[in-house]
Amino acid sequence: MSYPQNHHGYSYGVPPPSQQSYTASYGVAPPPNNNYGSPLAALVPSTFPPGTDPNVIACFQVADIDGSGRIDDKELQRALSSYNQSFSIRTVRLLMYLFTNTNTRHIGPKEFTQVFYSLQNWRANFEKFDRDRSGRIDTWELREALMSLGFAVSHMVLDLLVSKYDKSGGPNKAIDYDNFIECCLIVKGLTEKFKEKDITYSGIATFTYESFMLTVLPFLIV
Ligand SMILES: [Ca+2]
Repeated sequence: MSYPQNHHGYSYGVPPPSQQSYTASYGVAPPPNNNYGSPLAALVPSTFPPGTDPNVIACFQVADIDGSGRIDDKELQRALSSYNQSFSIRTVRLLMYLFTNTNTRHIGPKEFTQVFYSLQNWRANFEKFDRDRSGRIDTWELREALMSLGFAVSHMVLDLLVSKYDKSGGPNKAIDYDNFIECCLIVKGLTEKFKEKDITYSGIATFTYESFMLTVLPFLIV
């Protein structure tokens, strides 16, 4: 990991002299090459993939309360929350960010279909790895779940995740369903972003300060 050197006297918030001319000539910072997508892409409504299950289309129509043809964050939250299962707006927005690569907080039929099937998978995973049927995922269960997804995170990282997501505050720390999804999405998303910079899979990556911030912030502020 390399960190910006501060010996030129500039602070982290100010571009180093080598970038200032670039920033000045274009008026904005250069676009990050991390798939934010075209800003216009978000305006083009997607369509259902051919052969979409009519049940998914019916769910979309029920979820689209204002009939706009798109699902916003509140509509998706309501659609995902059932009588015994609530979804935090944060988890919903993180899902939307990861499925659209934008912060528009809307998804179209195509992304809705992807979210629909991916949540079926998450639900199956949650039930599979909740070994003691407690309805919550503890550190060891999370370790197995992440391993099955191909992510071998250390015990310290597992502990940190479970401690941060535990809502009970009791001695038996564990994660509820919506936070389990959020937790897996963050581990998956950040690992993939890291791997983009770690092309030799050495476990070491070099980020500029700017790209580090642009990589991590969408996961922190959604
Ligand atoms: Ca459990």
